Amino acid sequence: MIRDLRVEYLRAPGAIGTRVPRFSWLPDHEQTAYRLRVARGDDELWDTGRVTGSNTVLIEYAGAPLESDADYTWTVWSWDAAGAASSASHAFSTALLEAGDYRADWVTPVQRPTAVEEWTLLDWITGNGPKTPIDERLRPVQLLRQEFSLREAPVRARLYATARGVYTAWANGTRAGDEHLSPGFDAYAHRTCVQSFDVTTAVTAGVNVLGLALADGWWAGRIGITGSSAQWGDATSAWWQLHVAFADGRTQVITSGAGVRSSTGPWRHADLFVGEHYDARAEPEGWRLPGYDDTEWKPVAATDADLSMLVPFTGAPVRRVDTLHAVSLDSRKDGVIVDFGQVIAGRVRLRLRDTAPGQTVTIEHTELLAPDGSWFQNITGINKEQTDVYVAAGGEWEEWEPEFTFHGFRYARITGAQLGLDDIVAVVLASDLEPTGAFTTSDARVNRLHENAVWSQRGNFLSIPTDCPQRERAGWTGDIQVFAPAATNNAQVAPFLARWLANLRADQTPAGGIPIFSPRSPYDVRSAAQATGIGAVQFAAGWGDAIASVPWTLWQRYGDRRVLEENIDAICGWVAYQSTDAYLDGHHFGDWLAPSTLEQGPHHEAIGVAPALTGRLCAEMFRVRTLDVASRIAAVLGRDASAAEFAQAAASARHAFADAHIDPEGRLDVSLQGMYVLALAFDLVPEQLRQRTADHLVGLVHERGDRLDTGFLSVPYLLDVLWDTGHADLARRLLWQSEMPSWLYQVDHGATTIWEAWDAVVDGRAPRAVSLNHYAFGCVDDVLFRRIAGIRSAEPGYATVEIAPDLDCGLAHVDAHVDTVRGRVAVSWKKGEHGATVTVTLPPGVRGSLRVDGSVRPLSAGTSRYDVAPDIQREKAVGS
Ligand code: RAM
Repeated sequence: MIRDLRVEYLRAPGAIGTRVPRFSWLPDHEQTAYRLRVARGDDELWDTGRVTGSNTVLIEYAGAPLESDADYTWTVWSWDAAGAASSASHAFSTALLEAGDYRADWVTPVQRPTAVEEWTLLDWITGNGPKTPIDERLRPVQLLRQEFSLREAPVRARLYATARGVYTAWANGTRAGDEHLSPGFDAYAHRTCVQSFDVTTAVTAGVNVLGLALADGWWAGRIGITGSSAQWGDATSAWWQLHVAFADGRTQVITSGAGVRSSTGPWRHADLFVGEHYDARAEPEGWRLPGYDDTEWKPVAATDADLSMLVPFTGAPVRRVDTLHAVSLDSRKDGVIVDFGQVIAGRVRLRLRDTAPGQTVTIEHTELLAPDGSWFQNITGINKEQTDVYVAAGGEWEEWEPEFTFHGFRYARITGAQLGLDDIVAVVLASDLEPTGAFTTSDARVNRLHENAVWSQRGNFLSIPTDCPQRERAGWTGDIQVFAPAATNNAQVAPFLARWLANLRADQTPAGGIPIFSPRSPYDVRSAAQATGIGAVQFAAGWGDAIASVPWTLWQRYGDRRVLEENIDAICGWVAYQSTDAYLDGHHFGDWLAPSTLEQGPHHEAIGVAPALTGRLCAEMFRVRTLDVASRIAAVLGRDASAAEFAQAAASARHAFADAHIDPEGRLDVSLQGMYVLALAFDLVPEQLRQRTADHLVGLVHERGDRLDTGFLSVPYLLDVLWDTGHADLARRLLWQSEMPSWLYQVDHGATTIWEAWDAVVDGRAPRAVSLNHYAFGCVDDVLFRRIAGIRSAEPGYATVEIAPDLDCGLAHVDAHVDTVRGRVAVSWKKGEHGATVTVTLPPGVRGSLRVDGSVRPLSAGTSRYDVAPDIQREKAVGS
């Protein structure tokens, strides 16, 4: 049997955006040979013939050129050792692959320009927000309408569409696809993704209508730390081509352009930050259907502005991935407070009974309440209202969910309606990535820690990888730089991160600078150039390095060579930038939010301490690290000269670092845990000093009462460094520590996601406006998989594995798996009176080794069980 056929990682690939798709499958047997065949109808385009080998992952197409906007099938045969073959087939289609395929005009509705608000970091800190009311600053969502005629019903209809803004499209009233917030967030000036929707069953013979609602979204709405608006432009526009094919082979393309008409409708405004205001009374009845009289609507401006930034969307779109029922409802004077039991990114859907026309229902959102259960907002700042308003049309019942916004919340406060628990659900929005991991143990708190990382991943993998889904919602490079390894265990993230990397490359400066977040708007670039202090940081150590470390992670975890090819030039550019004075002497965030650096003075001043103290060191250390990674990437790609050049540069930078910053006793010149961790993790300490340096680190940890003092950049390596330098016990103590700062402190204090700061909640209160949904410190989730369950990819894409569970970690049992590109790798271990048992399951074709009990044993595909004798066990208690 062959299962799980995938094109470009996806089971349901839709319209792919490449001429060279990669095919993967999972055989139930040990494969000895395969054959692949790709066809378009009866035309065969590629037949590999029988190829000897076990590879089943990401096999590149090498047949006759694929055409745009076409449907294909592929068949795979796989032979087992006995010579028996099985086969399976699967379909995919192509998007518009050629620049010349994009022909339609952009259409721009007549609209009031949105208020251009350019706030600075200082405005944000001092709360110097906008004074004019929301409805004067925000503007209505535009409705667009295009009628067209078809002589007969088509056999195939594909709608390609995108927007400067966010949009939803309908064909004759039927929603195109099930995705939300399309086209998603991109570095729009350089690349704007085009969606593809199969609308075959929605269009028909005679008059048809294409309807589109167009909101400000990331293009013109409020985003970023300051909540400034119109960062790419102050007018929204849309673009589409509907490609139809008839039974006799004729085709027709309906394009956006003159002839499209627009009007405002029920959405008074819709903004990602501020929220949505929907007046159901203003919905023009039947506007999405033929026969609606749009003579009062205005013609749009059609421009053939540059189309060169249009590219097919790749990967999985944003969808409603879950719904959560309200777990409690508390009626108070100021409204009903609803608890969904979980911090999420998404929005609230309401069912309203017996509404009066004009009845106004308001929904506010927050991640935390005050200790007495009263309303409190943990995120404040310019345009961070997160408030939705529904004005009822009036009737027996109405159901409403916002369309063009999302919020970060656990609680909602609702006014203006009588509601029961069953009338309220929270809709979870995220990029619809397939879950791939599981991790459960005998300790409920550890399980919750893992779940918190998964929820923060879900809440922040929304179109792009963000820092947090409620405050700036920016594609911070440092955050994903540290979290990417953990992300690969929990979900199939390869196309999602590859698409974001394309944006990051587009945002790279000619001098090689990789920005601190991407997409980066023209406004961001301008404002950083004018700012001072932290606001002036543009290219930071440990942030820009994402351009190398994220592809490297994808290579290690998925065996994805293409992502290395796509990024190698950008990596070389960044490496070159890292040897300039602008980089080395520039502003950096350093080991951001390291606890002891935040202990003095007001917070907005304290956050400058880590940058000042550790910025330079981090700059030098990450330079070496990225030279190492670049060298390894170049070697994988067969660029031997570059590999040698980078290795050479790394070696001399390493020596220079040791000479300048490490004394003969193995001490660093900045006495912070994080600096020791990075120096050891990046192999910057001369071999003869390594153990002493590690001992100093241990001393620093003891000084803090066996608690961590690591910031964003060093925390991913802290436990590994301790484990690898003979301090496993201390690593475990930190992992299970429950005094703040620690991971289990968060769990013990009610966290349902990973917090931005270790002390985000103290005594039930948020001492500062920090995010409760920030995955960066959740990078420890990868340690749980690698060190506690012991699942490690030994060769790229888990081609071979090393299973090294920590039976001494103090837990009674652990069950974990990762659905790798080669199938499920599962580990389950359990301690008992008579020793321990370890059960490992490897998919066909995968082998490896098991390290337990001080010995290494070979592992083969299938399920193997090992009994470990009791005498090697040392009991350790978990927790405080
Ligand atoms: C914060 C972000 C992010 C971090 C930067 C430096 O505002 O939330 O997590 O990368 O600052």
